[in-house]
Order: sequence, then structure tokens, then C-alpha cells
Amino acid sequence: MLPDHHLLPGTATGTVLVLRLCCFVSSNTYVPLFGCILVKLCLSSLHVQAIVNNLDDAHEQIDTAIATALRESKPVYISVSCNLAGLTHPTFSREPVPMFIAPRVSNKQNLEYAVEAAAEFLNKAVKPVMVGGPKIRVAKAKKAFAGIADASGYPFAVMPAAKGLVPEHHPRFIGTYWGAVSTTFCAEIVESADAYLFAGPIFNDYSSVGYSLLLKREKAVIVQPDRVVVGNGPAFGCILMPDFLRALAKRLNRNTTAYDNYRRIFVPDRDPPNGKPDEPLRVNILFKHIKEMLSGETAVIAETGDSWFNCQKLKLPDGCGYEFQMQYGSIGWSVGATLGYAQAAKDKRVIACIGDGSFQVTAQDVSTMLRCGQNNVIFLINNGGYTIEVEIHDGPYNVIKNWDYTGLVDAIHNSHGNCWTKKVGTEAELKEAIATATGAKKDCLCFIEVIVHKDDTSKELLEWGSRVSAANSRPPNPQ
Ligand SMILES: Cc1ncc(C[n+]2csc(CCOP(=O)(O)OP(=O)(O)O)c2C)c(N)n1
Ligand SMILES: [Mg+2]
Repeated sequence: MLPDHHLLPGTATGTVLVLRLCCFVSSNTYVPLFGCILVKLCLSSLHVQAIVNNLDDAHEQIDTAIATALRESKPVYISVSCNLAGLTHPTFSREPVPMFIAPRVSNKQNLEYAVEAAAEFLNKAVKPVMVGGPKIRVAKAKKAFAGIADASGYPFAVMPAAKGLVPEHHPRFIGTYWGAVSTTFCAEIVESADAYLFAGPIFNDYSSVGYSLLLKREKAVIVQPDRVVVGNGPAFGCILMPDFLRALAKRLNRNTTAYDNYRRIFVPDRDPPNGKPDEPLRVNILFKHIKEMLSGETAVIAETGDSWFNCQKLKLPDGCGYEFQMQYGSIGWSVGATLGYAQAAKDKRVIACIGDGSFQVTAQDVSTMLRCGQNNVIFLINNGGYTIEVEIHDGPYNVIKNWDYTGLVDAIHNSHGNCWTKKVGTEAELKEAIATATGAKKDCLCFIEVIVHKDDTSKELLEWGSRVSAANSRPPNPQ
């Protein structure tokens, strides 16, 4: 077993500070785009802060912050003193000109060396595989990753936080690579490969399942947004991921061995057994029905909690969006994320899966969804508490005050806007609610409170929880 920091410097999840990133959607409306952005102690993910408290350098500070956000795909923080916001200043006297951001380019020589080294390494391998990681997003390398998957013939998996960034309808997609809680037959193929290309991975305590991945650095090509490391070295800097992947695609020998092995041994997952008519609804039955709702016109938002694991197993049809926030795991994120996603992606209906504990943190965002006329479908999974925490570290604090969630949303609705709510406790009630939400009430915000047993979880949460718990309770600085 290899602790993740042998593969890459690992990061631990955990949070201390909450900021709200606002997105400019029209000249006078701000709508939170990604809900709560949680910033770690080191503020490593926050690239630039512009604190405007005098007008002389305001123009430059704001331009720098916006340019950085666009160039780096990272959040920036702009704070403007309220008594300055309406004042004019000579630097703002002209009509704004379109912003020009100098494109970043790869160092050509390094790119050639890196491609040469990686191609030699991978072409020597008998059964290489590829795994897509979450930094594919900031590297703007979605297409380049799909391109290399097409060209190489390698099977490819996705890391959990990258779900939605790789094409799951592709014939050689083999599922989520998440160590012991991977989708079936995926970890076996990845971990038994003799070479793997990881594009944009983040190995932290959660993605490495409590540091229990069976990966070896000497078998890996790790491609980060501007750096490539081949095996135990060499490393090449100043290389942009899309440039590298595109150039490498042309140099790889086609090799479908790992995919052929996967196909030979693969046995598909079975649907959960049917329940008796009035039996209390089970979580696996709920997600069987959610799976059937997905299409290219939907997007899934998965909240921290057991929904992480249940949504991860949903195979996304072509064009189906998917978002979840694994790095910070800040509960309540998904309510604001649902609001922002629906406001930006008018061509998709957002299906949000949110636990009761998380919803209690940010429930009021439903109000703005109604004001904006959104038709999201929210599945509020009421299991009476913090079930994911029960599996990591149990205690009486994991039981929460039960709310009447549909009653709360009805009160927010207050007969203004399009809203439909329903509580369900059996499969028959769930089926009827989904039929209404996708039929008669398809233009409404549909809020379905699903009542399930407090111990009804995915099997992946049980496995992951035990492993993360073991990692959390290991002695400090083991010798
Ligand atoms: C802002 C914040 N507070 C606390 C936590 C710790 N935490 C992680 S998951 C969780 C409980 C989530 O409960 P729920 O939404 O009901 O999901 P379930 O596991 O029950 O499906 C808590 C308290 C966190 N991640 N973020
Ligand atoms: Mg819960």
C-alpha cells in the first residue's frame, strides 16, 4: 500500500473560512454561481484579492483580478468600499474596451521532451490505462483528454471529483476510479495496469480513500495543468495540459489490451431487488429511478453526504452535466450551486440530490430559485441526520432536529412563483412524484422530500467511511 504523498503531495480536506463568489449575470443582478466557496487556511485556491479602498489604483486592481480569474480559472475576491462604488474617476471615463488576455503558451522544447519521454514510457507498456482528474477543468483540457482516449485505444476512468469532465458514453469509459470504492471492475483494471496516465489528479484523503490507493509512482505519467512527470522522473515544466495531450495522442501506439481485458471479465451491476408495495423506500431504489430521469437536457448536482456515493454511480448520458464539490466538501454548497447552475444553463433541468443536514445550512437559497422562476428538481433525502459522519466518527451530534422540509419550502413559496412539493416514503409514491415532476409540473420547481431509514446508505459510504476513519485516527508522525 502506498500513501498518496508518495505519488503526489497530498492535500487534506477541511475548511476554515467561507466566501461567496458572485457572478455578474446582468447589469444589476448578482447571483451566487457556485454557492459557498470554502477557502483553506493557506488560501491556496484563492488566487488574487483586490481590496479597493481608494480610486487611484481601482481600475488596475479590478482588471488584474478579472484577468487572473479568466486566465487561471480560479476564484478571485474583489472587495470595494461601499462609499466608493458610485463615484466617478478619470480612469473610468471612457467606454470599456474588450479585455485582451495574452494567451499562455507551452515551452516548445520542453513540450517535445515531455512528449518524447511519455510516449516512450507508455508505448513500452503492455496494458496502459488513462484516468481523468479534476484539474482537467482548470486546464481546459476536456477535449484533449477525450481526443487522446480516442486515439490511444486505452480504457479510461474518471476520478470522483472529475465526474462530468470526461465522456461517460464513450465505449472505452470504465467508470470511477476511487480505490476500494470504485465502480465495479474499474479499480482492478487501473491498479493492475503496468502504466497509467493521470491527467489533472488531486490525491487527497478523500479521493485516496484514506490513503489506500494501490498505485505506484513508477508506473504513472502525471500530467498537471502546466507540468508533466514521467515515472519517478523526469519532470517537465511550462507545458500546458491540452498541448501535451494533443501532441502525445499523435505519438502513442494504439493499445486496447487493458480494455479488452476489462470487457472480457466485466459483469454489469444488477438493479436492486424490488421491494414489497408498502415497504419503506430504500436509497438504492431512489437512485434507480433518478438514473432513469437523466438525459442530455439534465444536470446532476450532488451534495456532500451519502449523495456523493450514490450520484457517483449514475452513468451520465451524452451531454448530461454533473457537479460536486469534493475538495472542500462544504455542506450546503449544493443549494447555491443548484441556483447558480440553473441560472447559467438554461438548456438543462437541474436535478439536485441533497441530504437533510446539508440543506439545513443553506435552505433559504430556494427563495431565489423561485424568484428566478427555476424548474429544478430537488430530492431532499431525509435520513434524520449526518449519516456520512456516522460512518467516519459517530456521536450524538450526528442526529439533527427534524424539519418539515416540504412545509418550509411551501412557506418560502407563499403562493408566489411556481413550486410543487411532495413527501414520499414508498417506491409507489416516489414514482408518482417523479411522473408529476417530469409531466404536469415540469415547469415548476419540484421539491421532493424522500424519507429513508437513518442507516440506509450506499455500500461505498460504509467502505470509504471505515478507511477515512482509520486514516483520521492514525497516530501523528508515525515512525
Ligand atoms: C460547512 C461544513 N460543516 C460541517 C461539515 C462536516 N460534515 C460533512 S458531511 C456532514 C453531514 C451531511 O449530512 P447530510 O447532508 O444529511 O447527508 P447524509 O450523509 O445524511 O446523506 C457534515 C456535518 C462540512 N463538511 N462542511
Ligand atoms: Mg442526512
